[in-house]
Amino acid sequence: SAPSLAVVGVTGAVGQEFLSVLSDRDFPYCSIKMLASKRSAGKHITFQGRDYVVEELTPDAFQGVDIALFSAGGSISKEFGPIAVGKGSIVVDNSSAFRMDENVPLVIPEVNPEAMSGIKVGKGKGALIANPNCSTIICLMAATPLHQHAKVVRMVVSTYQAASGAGAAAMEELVLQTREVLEGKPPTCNIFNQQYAFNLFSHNAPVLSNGYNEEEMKLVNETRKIWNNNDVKVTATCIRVPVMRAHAESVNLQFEKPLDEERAKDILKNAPGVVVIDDRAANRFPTPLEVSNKDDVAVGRIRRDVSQDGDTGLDIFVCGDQIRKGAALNAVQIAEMLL
Ligand code: 2RA
Repeated sequence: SAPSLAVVGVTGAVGQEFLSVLSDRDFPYCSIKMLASKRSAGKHITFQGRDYVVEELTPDAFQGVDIALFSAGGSISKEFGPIAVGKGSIVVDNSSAFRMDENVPLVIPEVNPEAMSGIKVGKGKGALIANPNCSTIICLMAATPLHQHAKVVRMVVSTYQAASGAGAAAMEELVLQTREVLEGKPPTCNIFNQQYAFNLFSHNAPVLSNGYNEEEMKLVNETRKIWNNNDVKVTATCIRVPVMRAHAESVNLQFEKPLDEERAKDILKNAPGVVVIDDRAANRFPTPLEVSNKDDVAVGRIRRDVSQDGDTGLDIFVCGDQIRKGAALNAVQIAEMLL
């Protein structure tokens, strides 16, 4: 029978996208609970033509819930994820709280489905599965098919990350600031501590003692876990750019075995969840606007790395919707594998 669902953080940008994706993919369910903070409790949500009242997130809310999709921040996941699992729910957590826990599968369904094999609804046992960080998902959707053919030994990533990664309020602030700046007014800086419109800056995540910020170390650590390979060398620089909801990433790959650019393009053209946009003559390549609100990750600028000998190096450019494939779609695809 169809599972009972709960969406935790339902009023947030990703929470709302959970509902869109569940509906778009006609995900089967016998019931669905809309859960959020006390502040949002009582709000009405229409989903698939029915009216739902948002309920306050409490331990009892998970009674009888088969699958709980979480996107309410790390502290909520840390507090309520284990409670939900204890009540027999399977939690798909979009926060970073449990991603690096060795007992928690970190899953991109097109990339490493085997990591969650055996976890199914209806066994009466709870479980927790972690959704990778959006910049990791978008990068690895393109890098993994190539890795599977020629074994990546080193990956260098530069990201150009959208406002949506910092939440709906950041998206609203970008619009507000753009209008203010065009009107010659001082920009309103509540979310970020500096002007965002017509600007870009190092990602707002805390900077660690090694000089990397948390977003960059997520890419490094999550890639190694998802590829189950602690030897692969990864480095990253994450930048916040004034774009609404799709991340862009420049990725340089060094392979153990030769992989020429034509073969690489063929591999990517046949990769699940990936579309190739690579028209050199027209200078037409992936853009955030083109992938926004879409499921697929777009790849282009596929070219041999001229700094490497032979065909052991490749540069690509990847764009993907941060809220959709970067978060909600990936989580719902994980949920589909539980059925
Ligand atoms: C960001 N990846 O884009 C983070 C949010 N999950 O800021």
